Amino acid sequence: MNERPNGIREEIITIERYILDQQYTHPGATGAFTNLLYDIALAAKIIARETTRAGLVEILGLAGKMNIQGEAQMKLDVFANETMVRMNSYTGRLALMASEEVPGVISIPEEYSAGRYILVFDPLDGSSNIDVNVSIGTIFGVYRRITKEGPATEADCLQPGRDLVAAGYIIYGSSTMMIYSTGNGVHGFTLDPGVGEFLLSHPNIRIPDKAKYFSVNQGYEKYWGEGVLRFTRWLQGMNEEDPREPLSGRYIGSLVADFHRNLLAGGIYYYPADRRKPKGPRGKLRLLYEAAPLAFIAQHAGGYASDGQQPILDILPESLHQRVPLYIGNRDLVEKAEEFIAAYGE
Ligand code: P6P
Repeated sequence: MNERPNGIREEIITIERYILDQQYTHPGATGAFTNLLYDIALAAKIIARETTRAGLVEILGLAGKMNIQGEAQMKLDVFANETMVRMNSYTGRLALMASEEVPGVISIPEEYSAGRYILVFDPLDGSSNIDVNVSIGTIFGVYRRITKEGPATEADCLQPGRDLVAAGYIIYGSSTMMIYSTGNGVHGFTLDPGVGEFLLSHPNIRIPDKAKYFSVNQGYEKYWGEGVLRFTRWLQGMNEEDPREPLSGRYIGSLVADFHRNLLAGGIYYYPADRRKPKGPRGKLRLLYEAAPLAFIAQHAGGYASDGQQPILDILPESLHQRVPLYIGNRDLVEKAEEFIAAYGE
């Protein structure tokens, strides 16, 4: 985009305009998919508005009481979930939804027509960080329904990430950004609160070849397998047989924030196999609406994501809330993690 002498960009491209332009590059694309992405962007704007007020809720005495609209003040993650569900239920674009906040699938109310897409989402990941004003995010993935007739079922949600038709996230931080991919590059939009529009700010994001950061909670090293420990020491330049420049450690404790920084600056985020509870699930993060959508984004930005043994995108979910270990970011670093885990265990 060229800039006029006064610094005003000749073309200010809204997310709506960009999505529409992308639709034209998909022959036979229906407006339903385009409109679904609009719906998600609108829900994101509504959630963004509430996240900026979150710190005030206690001060204004809104928490747990009635707010000025006479509505019971919701916790922000409940509000985010309600917003995603409400803004996508009546549009006629979806056949079914699944949310981190809801145990089972979310059907489309009978009074509304159902569409052909499935929306899976974590409405507000990292919500424990709200009270300390750390960036949080919404993660989403879109599939086509695979059942042929009748109401869509849980089977329509349990698809591998490789079958996603779109995925993305919104990060509510110093600015609100929406990043998405439909498999044709990864594109970033920054919310201009003045006009209430997401404006194109990061077209065709590619993860830099040279990584800068590694992101992991080293407080839990005692629970790691030998392979994870050796991989981490290698990242820190402490492996004498295979010396390297140490990476800088950055761990925010909010997956979307850590992933976003590594996507733009280069790096790896990992949440290793959780061995604290021998009979517990293998990982902490959720496959369907955290790991797989971000793996789709990483893949289309030139990166890669693994559970330490196989590509995240190849894993067929067995249940809505299945947990997995996650290694995501620069491909060479994720593949190195797989090598250490194969040689020394997770
Ligand atoms: P820990 C937040 O609860 C989350 O799901 C991710 O956003 C974050 O990266 C991770 O868990 C933090 O977990 O165990 O390091 O506090």
